[in-house]
Amino acid sequence: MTREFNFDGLIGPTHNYAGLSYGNVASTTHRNQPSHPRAAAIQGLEKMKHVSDLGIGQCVLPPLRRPRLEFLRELGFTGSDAQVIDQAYRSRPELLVVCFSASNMWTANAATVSPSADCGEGRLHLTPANLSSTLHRSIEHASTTRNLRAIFGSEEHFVVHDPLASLPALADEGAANHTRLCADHGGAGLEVFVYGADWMSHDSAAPKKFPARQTLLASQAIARRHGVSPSRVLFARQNPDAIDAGVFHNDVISVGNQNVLLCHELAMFQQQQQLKRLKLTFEALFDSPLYVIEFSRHEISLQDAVESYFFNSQLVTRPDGRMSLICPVECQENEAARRCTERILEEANPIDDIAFLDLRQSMNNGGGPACLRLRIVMTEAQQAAMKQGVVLTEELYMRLKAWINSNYRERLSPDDLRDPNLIDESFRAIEELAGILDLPVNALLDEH
Ligand code: SUG
Repeated sequence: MTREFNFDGLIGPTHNYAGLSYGNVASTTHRNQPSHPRAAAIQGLEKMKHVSDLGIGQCVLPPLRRPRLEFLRELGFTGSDAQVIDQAYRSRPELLVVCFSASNMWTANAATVSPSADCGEGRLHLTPANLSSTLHRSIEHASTTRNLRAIFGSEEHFVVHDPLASLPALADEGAANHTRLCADHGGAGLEVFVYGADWMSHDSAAPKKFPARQTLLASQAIARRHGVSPSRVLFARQNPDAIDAGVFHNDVISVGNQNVLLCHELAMFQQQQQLKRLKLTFEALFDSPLYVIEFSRHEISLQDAVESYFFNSQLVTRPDGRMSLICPVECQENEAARRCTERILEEANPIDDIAFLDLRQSMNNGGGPACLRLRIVMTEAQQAAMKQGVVLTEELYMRLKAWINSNYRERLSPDDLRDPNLIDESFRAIEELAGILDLPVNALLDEH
């Protein structure tokens, strides 16, 4: 049976708050606060377990090796690893934190995925995101591509493209700006790409305060290279006011799954026209209605949406065909967001189960439940062709828990990033993880 799998990024041993993402309010608010890598990784793992217990396919993506000292060496810092760290700290501390960032945990930004049913020649297509909008995330794509190729190595079933060139005109943030709607996971879908910048024309709808991270040019290129029929693709623009309120990715303001789209009224530019187009296209393709659950600014302001991350909840279909919504615990604490969850349960729609999970460590960097997962719909043959060690079983869950508890620090303060012992600890953890996930150690350690 064709199934959707959620590939969650394991939160890495150097998880810290460096305030690196301008336009991401949580990231800048928590700058320089101590982090708790062990608790962070356990919170992420418990979310995976929750999804898996719902009967939904759950897999694990390994964290990228950090620190990435090659980055500092490329910028001219020399000597032993400890010397490189020391020099960087003394002259440009903001570069040191870049190479320690565990931002690759947010795998919604790892790649854009088109299941084979959508792609002309019958293989599943993935394009790793270049993440060129932020310095600390622009160093992810080469290693992400390598890991994806290690997992989806069968060229008969999968195509892992090269990322788009790292240029402002082609800035790409992956599945965080891509929603696939469909009648059922096995059939062809409707791929909705949401972009924040239209690089090729005079841009009157650009945000004024914060940067837009996805360009139309990048979204179009991905749809084209994946071979998705133009009749099954829609491009919509993000509302610039939302970006300026801290909605740096579209998945912070809307979430879709199969025939349901949950969104804020200010998610898209000229939203009512866009929704009309979306509903008509969906109905024409699938001969059934699209449930749009739209929330007004009076029900939940943009500020409450960004604070609670209500729209970054994970919306998943259980084996019984009904849907579950997995919200961050902040949605229980924020009154507006809590009322939105109540409205969902009161109305007639496919969602009948809502859970609130504690993901505070990730949330403090602007990463909620949906940021932590990349959805990949696979046929039975594709499920058999991918590396099996990444599938979350009860046994893998137990092993990962033990691995986290024995390898991760309880607490990291900004000064701890100068401790050379942290390098060895993190590398050793990744090496051990390669064995647990049965992935090539040189790929995970990023060695040639
Ligand atoms: O790219 N935060 C990430 C959060 C990504 C959330 N992903 C989705 N919405 N899909 C980002 O802004 C913060 C890192 C720091 O400040 O240390 C960071 O990279």
